[in-house]
Amino acid sequence: MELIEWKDLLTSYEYAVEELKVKFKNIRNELKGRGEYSPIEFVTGRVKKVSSIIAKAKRLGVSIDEIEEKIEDIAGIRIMCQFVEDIYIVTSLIRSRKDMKVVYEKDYINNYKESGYRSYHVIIKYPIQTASGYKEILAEIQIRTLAMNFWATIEHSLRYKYDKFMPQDIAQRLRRAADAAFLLDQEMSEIREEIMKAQVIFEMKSMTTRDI
Ligand code: 0O2
Repeated sequence: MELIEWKDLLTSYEYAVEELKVKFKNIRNELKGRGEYSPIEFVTGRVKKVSSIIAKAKRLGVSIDEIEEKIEDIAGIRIMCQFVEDIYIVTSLIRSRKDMKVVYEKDYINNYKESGYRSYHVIIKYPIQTASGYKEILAEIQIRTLAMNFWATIEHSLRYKYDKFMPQDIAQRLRRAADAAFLLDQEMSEIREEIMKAQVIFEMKSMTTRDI
């Protein structure tokens, strides 16, 4: 595929990532603006690099023509939550929306990966309108706690450094660190109600101070 064709193909994914980021950030801002607790802490997004799309297509045995249908994470959104419970609140919020359709879900929290990776993935179909017309694209929404994100960010950089050859002892330490991060999430869940109440009070106080 020529560079110009890649640019054309990726335009709709870029629009989708931008739109979805705004939509999820708006949920947070709206709730916070009403002095309510937000299950969304922050949102990031990216369009996969062409080199990564080609590498994944090769790995999965997907031809160039099938890329849009078979590679589900060209458009990727990441939603970070404070607590594991919030992940399920965000997931049902996604399921209830009229502007995106859930295709399927992958629960890497109950079925965590061999590496220790934990997250909840939702694959959606998302309608997009570009200058060339209307189309529906696939996008992957990864929903995870701050602790899961901390772990995944570090593990991702190490995985990148070692390519496929992560030393055994490091892989083992990472698995232990993943369990420790999950233990932290479980401890935090135990005092979730208290933390939520404290944060709402703090938010209200800073709102009134700002208004003066
Ligand atoms: P990037 O840089 O985030 O785009 P596969 O890719 O074969 O594992 P599948 O079904 O294509 O499997 O997708 P899956 O399992 O939903 O995972 C896709 C994305 O989830 C990855 O994208 C990562 O973002 C994240 N992920 C999955 N497993 C791990 C893991 O063990 N460690 C970390 N840090 N992240 C993981 P990419 O394309 O790998 O990377």
